[in-house]
Amino acid sequence: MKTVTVRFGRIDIHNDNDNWGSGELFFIGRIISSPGDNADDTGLSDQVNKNSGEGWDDSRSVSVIVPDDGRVTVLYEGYDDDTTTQETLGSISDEYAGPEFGVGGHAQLSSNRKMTVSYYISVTDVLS
Ligand SMILES: [Ca+2]
Ligand SMILES: [Ca+2]
Repeated sequence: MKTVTVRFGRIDIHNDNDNWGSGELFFIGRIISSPGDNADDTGLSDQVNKNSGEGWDDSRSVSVIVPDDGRVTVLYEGYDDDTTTQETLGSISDEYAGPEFGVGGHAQLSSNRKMTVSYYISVTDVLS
């Protein structure tokens, strides 16, 4: 068994969904194991007030225990919560197979290209 940990890093905002001002952005990251469907998530972030072209460091981590030959899925999404509307910043969904589980750094453009999500995967043995 392995413990797979994802630390979310720099989130670069390409389009903050606002013509005037900036902000009201919220983010959540998640990891899910297969088999087992064990999941861990960051919870919703505090409000982030960033403009297009800016970024912020998430720096939160999630982890699951998974068999050496299992898989993990890394998920991340963000949205702009304006008073009357919610506009998505897109999402990522990346799957990695064991025993490497994509160890190392990654940067993925979100589904609607409004942000790039950077994260770092580390893998450690579960001592029995
Ligand atoms: Ca908006
Ligand atoms: Ca906004």
